Amino acid sequence: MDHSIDRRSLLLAAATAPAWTTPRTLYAKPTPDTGKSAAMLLHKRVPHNAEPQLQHLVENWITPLEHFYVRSHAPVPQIDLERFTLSIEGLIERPQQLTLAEIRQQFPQQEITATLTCAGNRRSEHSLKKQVDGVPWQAGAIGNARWSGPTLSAVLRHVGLKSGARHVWFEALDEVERPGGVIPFGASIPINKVLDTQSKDPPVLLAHSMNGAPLTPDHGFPLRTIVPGYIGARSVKWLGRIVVSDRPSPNHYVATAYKLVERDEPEQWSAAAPLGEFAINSVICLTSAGHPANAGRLKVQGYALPPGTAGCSIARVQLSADEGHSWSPAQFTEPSQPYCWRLWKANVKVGPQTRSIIARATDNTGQTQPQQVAWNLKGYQFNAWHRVALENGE
Ligand SMILES: Nc1nc2c(c(=O)[nH]1)N[C@H]1C(S)=C(S)[C@@H](COP(=O)(O)O)O[C@H]1N2
Ligand SMILES: [Mo]
Repeated sequence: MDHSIDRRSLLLAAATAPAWTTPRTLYAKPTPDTGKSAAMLLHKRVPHNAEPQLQHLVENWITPLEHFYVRSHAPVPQIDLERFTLSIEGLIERPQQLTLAEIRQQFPQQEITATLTCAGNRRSEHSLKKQVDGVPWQAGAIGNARWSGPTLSAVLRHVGLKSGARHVWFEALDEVERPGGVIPFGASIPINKVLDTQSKDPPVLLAHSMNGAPLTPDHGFPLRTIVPGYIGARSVKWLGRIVVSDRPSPNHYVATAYKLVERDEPEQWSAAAPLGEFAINSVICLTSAGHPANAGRLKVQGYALPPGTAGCSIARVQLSADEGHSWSPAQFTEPSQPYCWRLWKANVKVGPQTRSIIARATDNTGQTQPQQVAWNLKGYQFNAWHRVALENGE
């Protein structure tokens, strides 16, 4: 695949997408082929929801497009670049509409690496406690990519913030069908997350490229936000509008969804805070179980995600072959980077009694994955110790 970002590939991307007349016209044809591996576990074709097989996640620290999960609440909106603009409104001095060319040319472009993960990752394990609705994600709703575009802080400086600006809303060009009618997907983040980034940390980005190529339709072409450290739902694809406000967005995906509640009651929804930072996690993606040559020793590989809090990093990953009584350390394959996962490998001693292997990660502040997590209605943020059962052939 050609990974260079040039005018030709942008035009090509635009030309292969059927043109549409107004920014809100959708098509409901099957999802076009966007370079996904045939081996993806397809939860739904339209809207497209798919995750890779876990063994592919540990092949590369940067997840290639073909193994990158897709989570969409609505069909992909077909966007005509000739008509596309990003509208910026609210508590700003100079409201404006920027074309993609202006977004690419008027601001310094930055490339960051950040891990994107769905708040519903590992929901299927949550459902083992008690069934929850939602896409039954296994542990593949996560990927690490390079993203490029201007920083949101540069764009906000350009439009001039007014006093009272506290939150930044993102509104998409997709159309999600909900019981009360059709709504755009939306998100909102505190403005401090945009303005207070430490220089060594990746900033919030308006990304037009992923892994060095223009975003594909599935991942938000032509423009999306990337909010490092936050649940994937805050990284809004097909971004059409930014509103600067004194309060969080009233959009359903901020005001109601993406909260931890136990019961479907209005008081619970309104009392809970919208989820922001993702939680510490680790997952076993591959074991050498079943290879007779490895009897006595099991090779294990996986990923670990630091909490999305500034300054946090994964300090260690440990494996247990005796239900959590004793633990041995894993080795990392890459140094730690802010808001990015770490891949790890371990060689675990096993015997005839070994029934399962368990992984758990600990961060630099001593925070570790819980053995159990409290059940919540939507099955978000599942981060209990990860266990894989061994079919014991020894
Ligand atoms: N416009 C829009 N943005 C969206 C979504 C969506 O449905 N519509 N899904 C969100 C969710 S829940 C996640 S986890 C990420 C997934 O991004 P990806 O499909 O590029 O992996 O996109 C987020 N941005
Ligand atoms: Mo998500």
